[in-house]
Amino acid sequence: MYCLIPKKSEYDLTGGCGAVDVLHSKTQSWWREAKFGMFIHWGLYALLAGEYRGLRTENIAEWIMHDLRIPPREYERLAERFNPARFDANRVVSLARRAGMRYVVLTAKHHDGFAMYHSQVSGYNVAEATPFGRDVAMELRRACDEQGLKLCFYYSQAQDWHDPDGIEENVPATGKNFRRYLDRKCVPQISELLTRYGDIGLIWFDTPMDMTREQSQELYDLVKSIQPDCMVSGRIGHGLGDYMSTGDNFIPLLPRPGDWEVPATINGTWGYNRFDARWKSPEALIRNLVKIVSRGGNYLLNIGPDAMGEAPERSERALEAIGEYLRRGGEGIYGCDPTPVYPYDIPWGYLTCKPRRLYIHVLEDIEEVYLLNIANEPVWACLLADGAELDLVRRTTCEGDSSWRIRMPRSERRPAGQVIRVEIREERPIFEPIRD
Ligand code: JFZ
Repeated sequence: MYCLIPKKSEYDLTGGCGAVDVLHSKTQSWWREAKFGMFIHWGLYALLAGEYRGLRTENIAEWIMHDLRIPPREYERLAERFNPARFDANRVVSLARRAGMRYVVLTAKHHDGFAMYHSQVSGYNVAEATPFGRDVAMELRRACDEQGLKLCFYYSQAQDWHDPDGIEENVPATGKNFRRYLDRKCVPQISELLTRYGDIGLIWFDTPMDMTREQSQELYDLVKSIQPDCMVSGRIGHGLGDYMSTGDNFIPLLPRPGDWEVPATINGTWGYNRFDARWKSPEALIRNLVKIVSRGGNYLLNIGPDAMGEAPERSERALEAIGEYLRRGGEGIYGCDPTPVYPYDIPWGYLTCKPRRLYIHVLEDIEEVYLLNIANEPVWACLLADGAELDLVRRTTCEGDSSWRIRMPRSERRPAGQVIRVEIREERPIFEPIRD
């Protein structure tokens, strides 16, 4: 698997990000540009909303079947009640688009084994086993096409708590034949998802468990044989994915070359849980996005629609706020490269970059931006929001250190965050190490 211990190059204060260019390929260029996507965890568990027969789950809500030991025959009966009349794919995709997200990842099948699309392989799916009777994946397909977002699918390839031969964490696999599950359900369902829903941006595999390298490779090859441009997530197992997924909600401390993504929640659960109140503030989410992009990653932020098909209002509001930030400062997010380590702690914000551009994300209401040990030659500086030119003073301090000072005109100061673009003569930011 991937190792999160930083490689030597990441400590390099001036470099550490040039190498990524070499890895650029056509398949992944949309994803590298995108930076921000929407995860949708939605399934039968939304009906339980974190509680079953008076018992509340302490864990993430989509694990309730496992955690509260609900027998498959009992859990599957939830399908009889699944009728999310307020689900509107256009509304969900529009929320993602307005948030500035460029791709959507639907849980086509989570560990509970229930398909959120019309599967011919198993009748245990949203179109056939529920009064709702609609194909959620197809509706999202159309909405994504209309609104210009990439559609992607999450697929739990090893864990399947419904199939008698599927794996379940901490449950002995005695008598199970994993090969039979792969042949009967997993492989045919992945094939369906890749043949019947148009171009898929990526398949988000998850929890490989004890899958062998050959089995992971087989699924990887399966995806590429049907859609060569479809990416495969790191959780396919054995380091075979096209990019690395960090642990959920874990953000690498340092810039990290290569392709990676932080899957994250807005609250404390993926699937809908009506008791969860661990909401992150919009400011914290914006900070996470900027932080992740400055270190070279993508942010895959989750919504968990409820049993009526609607995302919690708090999620919607948070996403709107991020969208507002991106409408002002998106140029400093989309398509950015990892920024070399700036040697000082700047509590008020983060730096992102592209060739010949440095973006200064000012996340707090400060009177001036002062950066020490920056050796670039600035061409000009402006606010992304309205293009207003800013006065940048470059000077060598009395101690001999390089520095930039940019005053923030009172009229342009916004508590919600501002992004400054500085055109520089050099290709990359040049941060000088702290003097001995
Ligand atoms: C998995 C799922 O079990 C969970 O329900 C959700 O879908 C999430 C996105 O992915 O949970 C994980 C998997 C891997 C790690 C953490 C949570 N990890 O590597 O740290």
